[in-house]
Amino acid sequence: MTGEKTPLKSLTQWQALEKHYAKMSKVHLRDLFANDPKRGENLSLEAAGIYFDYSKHRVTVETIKLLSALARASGLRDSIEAMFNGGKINVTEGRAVLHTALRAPKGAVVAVDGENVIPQVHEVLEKMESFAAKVRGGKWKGHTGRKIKNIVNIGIGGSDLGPVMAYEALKDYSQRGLTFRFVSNIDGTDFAEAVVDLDPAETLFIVASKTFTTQETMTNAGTARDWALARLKDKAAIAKHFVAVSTNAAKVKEFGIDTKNMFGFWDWVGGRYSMFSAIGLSTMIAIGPKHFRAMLEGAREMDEHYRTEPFDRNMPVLMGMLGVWYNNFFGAQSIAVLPYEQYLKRFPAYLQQLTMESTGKGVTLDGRPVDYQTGQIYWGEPGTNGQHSFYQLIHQGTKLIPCDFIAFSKPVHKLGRHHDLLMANVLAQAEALAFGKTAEELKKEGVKEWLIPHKTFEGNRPSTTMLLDELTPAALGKLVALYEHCVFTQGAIWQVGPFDQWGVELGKVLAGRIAPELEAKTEPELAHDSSTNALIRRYRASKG
Ligand code: G6Q
Repeated sequence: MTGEKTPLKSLTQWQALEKHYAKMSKVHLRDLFANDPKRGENLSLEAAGIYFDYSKHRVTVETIKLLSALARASGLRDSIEAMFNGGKINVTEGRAVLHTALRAPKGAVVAVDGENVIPQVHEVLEKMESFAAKVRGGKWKGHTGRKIKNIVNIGIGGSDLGPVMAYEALKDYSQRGLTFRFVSNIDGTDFAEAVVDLDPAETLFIVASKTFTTQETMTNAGTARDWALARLKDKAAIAKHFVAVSTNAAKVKEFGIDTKNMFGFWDWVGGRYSMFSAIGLSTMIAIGPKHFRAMLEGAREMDEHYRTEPFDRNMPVLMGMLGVWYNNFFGAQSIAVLPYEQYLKRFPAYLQQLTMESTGKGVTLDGRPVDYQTGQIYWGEPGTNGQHSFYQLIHQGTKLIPCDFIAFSKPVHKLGRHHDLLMANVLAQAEALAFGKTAEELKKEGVKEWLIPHKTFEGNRPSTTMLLDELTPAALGKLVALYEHCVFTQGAIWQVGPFDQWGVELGKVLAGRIAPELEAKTEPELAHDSSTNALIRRYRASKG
């Protein structure tokens, strides 16, 4: 198959979009708004409690029709059904993809290899709930009989980014008497700083690793075990201070954790899609079972929307297709995610993995190199901080960067004018990006001639504004599911597999090869390129 052309660009729906782009690339948002006084209402939709305004995009009703037609021609409807029904759509790993089953109601039936997985999902949820209640209620005691006050999640990638993001996002719902820390990096600084002020007698480690073989996590977990035993001085303490979240019971046992204290999940939950599984144990301990369930329900609401709404009224489909529109027709390389909510400070980092690990692929599912752009670069920071930093480039730079603004009508903390001012900023930014400021306007304001080019904003810079009521666990569930399904939509269009990550696997193997060369007592024979060989020698010489 390799070398053969992919069919995407020969689709008539794709070619129709190419033609349409030729026209639309010259149209300014100022004119689109002037021509339709109701554009703001017409090009927006509300679902699952999210108001999704896409009117400040360089699209018309016709664009949406054409993008929906492309989604249909790409078989998106069947792909969605295959995912929800447990089809083995993770082709390169031969697995089903069922993060949606993690939030399905108890009575649902979703079969993998003939077995309904929903009872197992709820069994684990209930086990998590009973454990979380014990820790939160001070009934889960450490080895010396002291209450657990600190929870340290050790995991990386999908076993870290979701839990950290959710903890930060829902901190206001968390039990404040408990301290939460997250250790991911192999850099010892991460562990050292996380435990610097903690007492092992009051600390519980959650070792979160799907495979239980990941170098970073196992190294950090080993260090944690040494750190705890140095003070607690009794191997029996492990049972009280370590629990595991994994699919690999044998490895958990080998590490010394009683499998009674293991929370399982399944190979059909991808790492970056796992925050609603047992990987969310730290989240559940932080916010409690009731709020965790509310988060699942929020995600489920978005699942239902995605599964049932026609494409031109379907939020994740629209979001995904707008991404395709800019990525493949306007040549935009990236998307900025700009939450106007400080609690969502880790949301862009979470999305980076979700999106870039999923669609950062160069071959189609059947192994053909793509002849079009795939995964976009996701990045961002909370507003208003970003406004005093990188927004300059979005406003006046030479790159087109579509923005996702995320805002909430009600603040988590009502403090004077803060929230109105925050909201004024997000609305003003989206407005300024779309409409800019013309030389005529500046002239009227009396701006000096020579300054006019510098103060002109061409506008026509697209953005989505998502407005939610309040940052609740349910709202977070909806937002996460929205982006998960946006990624799925794009995977279907670009015909890439969004559920494997061979690049990550490569990293795991490569470091494993070099580590013994750095640690060897005698000079090792090196067979890398001359640059890597020289760096290894230099490192060995200088580390002493
Ligand atoms: C996610 C990736 C990757 C994974 C980590 C941790 O989709 O597979 O980020 O989550 O490498 O893997 P373990 O959970 O197996 O330790």
